[in-house]
Amino acid sequence: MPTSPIRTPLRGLYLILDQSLSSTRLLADVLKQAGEAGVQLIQYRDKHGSLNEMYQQAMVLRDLAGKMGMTFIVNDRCDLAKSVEADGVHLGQSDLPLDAARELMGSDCLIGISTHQEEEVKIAIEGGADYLGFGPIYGTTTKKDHEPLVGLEGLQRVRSFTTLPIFAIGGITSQVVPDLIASGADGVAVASAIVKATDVESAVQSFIAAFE
Ligand code: TZP
Ligand code: MG
Repeated sequence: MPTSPIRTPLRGLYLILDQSLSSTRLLADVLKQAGEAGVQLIQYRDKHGSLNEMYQQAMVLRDLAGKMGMTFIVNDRCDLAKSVEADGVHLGQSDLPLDAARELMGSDCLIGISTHQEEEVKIAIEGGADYLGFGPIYGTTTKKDHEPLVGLEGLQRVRSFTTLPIFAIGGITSQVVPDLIASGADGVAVASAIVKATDVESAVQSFIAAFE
């Protein structure tokens, strides 16, 4: 069983611990600093490592997250999420389909899905996703092959037909959080603005303050 209960509300700040952004610091250190500053929801993302490397890293992060009471989600891979007893898995459009992932992971597992257009959002809703990532809202270099920008207008359209929690993603800084909330976002999924920040704690605090 997971060591941390899945009780983190699906809103506010969702930190993406992306391995490709962490050349100068350990993701485990970012996690600890972010957790101390108030982050409750995190995702481990690695697009380049071997499954074995990802497993080793995910185990470390999962353990720390559990001790700090954070909800821990693994990007892309249901097998990895299951192996490390993550609280959830975050699927992309080319990962396992939602129904297959749900069958594998069970009803207690959080399942989020990345969406970039209305049709994908509708399919995710029908498929029983627990939350949506929607973007990219702004330009980002963290995801190299990203879909066309959806902007605030895209977010507003999607907000009009779902009550599922929506995390805006892509190029998000704390300064734009008020605009995103006004356009219907429940939360923001953020990588570089925190993982690459000079001061992780104060970067996290700026996001948390923007939601208050
Ligand atoms: N999907 C769309 S944009 C993105 C992902 C995974 C990356 C978000 O990272 P950043 O650094 O906050 O733009
Ligand atoms: Mg993915």
